[in-house]
Amino acid sequence: MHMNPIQLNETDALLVIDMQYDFLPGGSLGVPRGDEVLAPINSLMGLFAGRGLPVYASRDWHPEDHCSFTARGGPWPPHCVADTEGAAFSKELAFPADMVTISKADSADADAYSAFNGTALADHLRQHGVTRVFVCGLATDYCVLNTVIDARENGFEVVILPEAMRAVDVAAGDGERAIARMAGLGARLAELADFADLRATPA
Ligand code: VGL
Ligand code: ZN
Repeated sequence: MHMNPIQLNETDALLVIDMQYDFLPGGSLGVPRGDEVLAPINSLMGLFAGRGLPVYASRDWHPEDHCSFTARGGPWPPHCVADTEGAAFSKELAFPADMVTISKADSADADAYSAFNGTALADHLRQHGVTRVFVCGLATDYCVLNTVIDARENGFEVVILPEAMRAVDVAAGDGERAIARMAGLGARLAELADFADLRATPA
């Protein structure tokens, strides 16, 4: 099964994408089964923080008249309006104290699915010597996909954790197609069981 264990090193960082109430079941743009990623993301954050590796959490942070909302002809119901409960990170996540928040899509007339789009994320990663990013969160077929596309364009190695992401699936199969596309861009697929730190020591 897991022939290639993942050994974390000091040039790795974890990117947790948009784990906000509006994207969780019951939210205004709830991702089906999005709550299933809370536990695996907590495990991942524990692994990274335990080794002193940086954890970044992006958040969709829209003004109330954002262009992606249906009232302005956009595709989505209102969601993640800055400073509302729906835009808050899930309190079920145990973020490390030094987690770095990346707010995106915070101007009314432009949308940004990628955590790199219009943010200081790439500069921050480079300043901290990061060369490989591990990506998880919501939603596989929008913000995770576009973050991975930009990570690759910016020259970062990418590992994606499908068990720690879920898709909107506006069309059936969107999530699976997004994973195939990320793999095609050179992202490595991994699961928690692949992390050397979590594997039982052989007897
Ligand atoms: C997202 C739809 C609209 C996402 C953000 O975080 O994947 N999806 N805005
Ligand atoms: Zn949005």
